Amino acid sequence: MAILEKKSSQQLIELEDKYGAHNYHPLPVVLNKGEGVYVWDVEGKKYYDFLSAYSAVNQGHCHPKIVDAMVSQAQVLTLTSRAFYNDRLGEYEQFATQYFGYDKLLPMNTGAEAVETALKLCRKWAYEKKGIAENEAQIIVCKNNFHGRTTTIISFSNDPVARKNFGPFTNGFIKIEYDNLKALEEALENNKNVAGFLVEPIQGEAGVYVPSEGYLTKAKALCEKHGVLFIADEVQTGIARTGKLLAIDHENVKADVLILGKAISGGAYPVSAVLANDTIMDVIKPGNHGSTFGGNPVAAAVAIAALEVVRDEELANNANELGELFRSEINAYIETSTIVTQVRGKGLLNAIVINDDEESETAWNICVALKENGLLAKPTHGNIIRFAPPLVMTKEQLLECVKIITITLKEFEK
Ligand code: IF1
Repeated sequence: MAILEKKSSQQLIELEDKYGAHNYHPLPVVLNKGEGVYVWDVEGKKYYDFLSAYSAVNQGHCHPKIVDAMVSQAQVLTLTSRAFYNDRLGEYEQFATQYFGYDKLLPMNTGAEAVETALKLCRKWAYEKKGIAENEAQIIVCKNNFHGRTTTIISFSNDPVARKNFGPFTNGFIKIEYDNLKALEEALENNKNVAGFLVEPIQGEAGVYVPSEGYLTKAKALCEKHGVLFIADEVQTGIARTGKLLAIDHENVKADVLILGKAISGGAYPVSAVLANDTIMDVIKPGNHGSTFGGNPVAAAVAIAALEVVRDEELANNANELGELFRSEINAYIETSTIVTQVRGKGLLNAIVINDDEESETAWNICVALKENGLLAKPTHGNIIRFAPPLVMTKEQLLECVKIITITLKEFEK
C-alpha cells in the first residue's frame, strides 16, 4: 500500500498550476486550516488573514456556530431543489427579511447570480409597473464598477482584462462617473427609459473608493424623483464590514433592491440573496427565475446562523471601532512615510495606496513580505493593498497587525 505523503506548498502550487485553469494569480501560500482571524499554511505557519476571502469570512474562519448549523443540517437534508418545499427556507426568508427590513427575499448562491437577479427584477418591474416599452429599459451603472463575472455583468464593466474577447455584450446599460451626482442627474433627466441605478456603496475592486458624504442619500433621492429603482450591491460592503450592518446605513439610505452575498453565510457556503418589497418582487412569477441550489436547506441554516453571529457578537460595532483605530495608526505611520501616500476606507474595509505606478511590483512585493511576516493581504489595481480582516478581531490583535504592517512597510522605505 502506498504511503500517504503530505504534499508541500510548492507541490500543491504546482498541482494547481498544471491541472487548474490559470484564471487567478494567487499569493504563493497554501492554506489548510482557519480559525477566527487566523489561517495556517500546510507547513504549519500561522497568519493573520487580512483578506477574509474578499469579505466573505466576516464572522471569522470556521465559526463554531455556523459550522454546527451547517453540519447538523447536512446530516438531515441538503437539497430538494425548488420543485418541492423544504422546512428551512421559509424560516430563513422570514428571519432575513425581518433582519434587513424587506417584504421578500429571492435566494441564489453567488454574488454574480444575485446581481443578475436584481437586473432581471429591475427590468421586469420597469416593463410591468413603470410602463417602459419592451426591450427599451436601461440601467445606470458606475465607471470602475465590480459586480461579478457573468457575460451580462462584464458587459458594463470597464476593466479590459475582465472584458477582452468575451463579447458580444448585453445592451441596456448607461455608464456614468461614480460619486458624481451631476452625472446621475443628467443620465436620469429626459430619459423615460431608465429603470434602475446599480451602485456599490463603496467601490471595492476599484480600490476601496469611498464616495463623498451625502452621495448615496442624494443619489437615492434622485432615483425616487425619477421613479427609478435604487439597487445597492452590498455583496462586499454588507453584513457589518464597514461598521454598520449595511454600508448604505451610514447615510440612512434604504435601497429598493438590496443585493447580498459573501458574508451572509460567513464564508461557509455559497449563499446570496436579493431583497425587495412586494410592489417590486411580485413581478417575479413561477418559471421566471431560479437556481437548483438557491434556497437549499443547508444554505438557509447557515445563513440564519451567520446573521445571528453578526448580531449577537456586535460585529458592526467592532468593525467600526477597529476601523477607526486602524486608520489612525496607519495615518500616524504615513506622516513619516514615503512609500505609503494614503489610507482610506470605512469600518474594516480599508486600503493603503503605495507611492508607485499601477504597473509596478511594489505592492505585490509588500504583500509577499507581509506573508513572510505572518499577515496575508492582496494588492488590487497594482499599487493599492486592501486590508479587510475578519470582524471578530480584538483590539490587541489589530495593534499587533499594525505592527506587522508598519515593520514590513519600513523594509520598503527608500
Ligand atoms: C473574484 C474584487 C472583492 C463584489 C461585488 C458582486 C460580486 C463581487 C461588489 C460577485 C465579488 C469579488 C470576486 C473575486 C474578487 C472580488 C473582489 F477584488 F474583485 F473586488 F471582493 F474585493 N458584487 N467580488 O465585490 O460575487 O459572484 O464572486 O460571489 O475572484 O472574482 P461572486
